[in-house]
Amino acid sequence: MKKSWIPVFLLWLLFTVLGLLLVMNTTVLPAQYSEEAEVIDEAYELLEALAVPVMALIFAIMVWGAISWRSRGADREDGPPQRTSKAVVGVWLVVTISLAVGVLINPGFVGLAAVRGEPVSDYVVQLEGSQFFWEVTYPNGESALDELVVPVHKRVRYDVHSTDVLHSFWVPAFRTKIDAVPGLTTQVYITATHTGGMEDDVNLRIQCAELCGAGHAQMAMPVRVVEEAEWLAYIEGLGSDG
Ligand SMILES: [Cu+2]
Repeated sequence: MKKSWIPVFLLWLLFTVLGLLLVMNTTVLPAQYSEEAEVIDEAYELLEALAVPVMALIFAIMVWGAISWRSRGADREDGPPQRTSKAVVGVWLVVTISLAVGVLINPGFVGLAAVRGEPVSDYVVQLEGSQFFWEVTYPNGESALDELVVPVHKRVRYDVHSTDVLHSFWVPAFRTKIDAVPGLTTQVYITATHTGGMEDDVNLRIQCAELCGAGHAQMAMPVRVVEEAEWLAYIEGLGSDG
């Protein structure tokens, strides 16, 4: 019985190596367009790598169990009760508690602090969610309903409101998300790192991320990241249109 842990250990090692090679050589994440996205993606990749040995252990026990402890036909009764191994339980508890506390600290607290950063911004933009559209109001007081235009390399604070029900301001390319709550102002800071628009990457859009009614899925708005001078000209131009 004791020796049956050797093949399990070897399978675990094999699956861990294969799993780590797989996750290190594939990416499921879309392109990054903000500083915050870099922190979020690092956290994602760390959690993904930490999950590999855990999943590999479960697979190793399943595979070896199916091979080694299968019914050989003669005896279909339940086997004798297994004694608990104090060593295995002890190691399991120490390892899983360490993992849980470790990820709570980093990327938990450390990553959250990095994403939030200092409460300072170059510009403040108001964003108001309503069933089923977003209204942007820029620092000069001009508003727009068709797109959100943001200056690249500038730290922008978004003051988010809702006029009716819960919505959520989510830009997949920025990896940031904050609820829009009636009666409250929620804030999120985003520093865009690359210029581009929805024609470059479909994730450069606001997408409501809180089920808010029949039009929820259509509650999206293109995001365009431009140079600061172009952005200033754009928000001035909004005034002359009206
Ligand atoms: Cu919604």
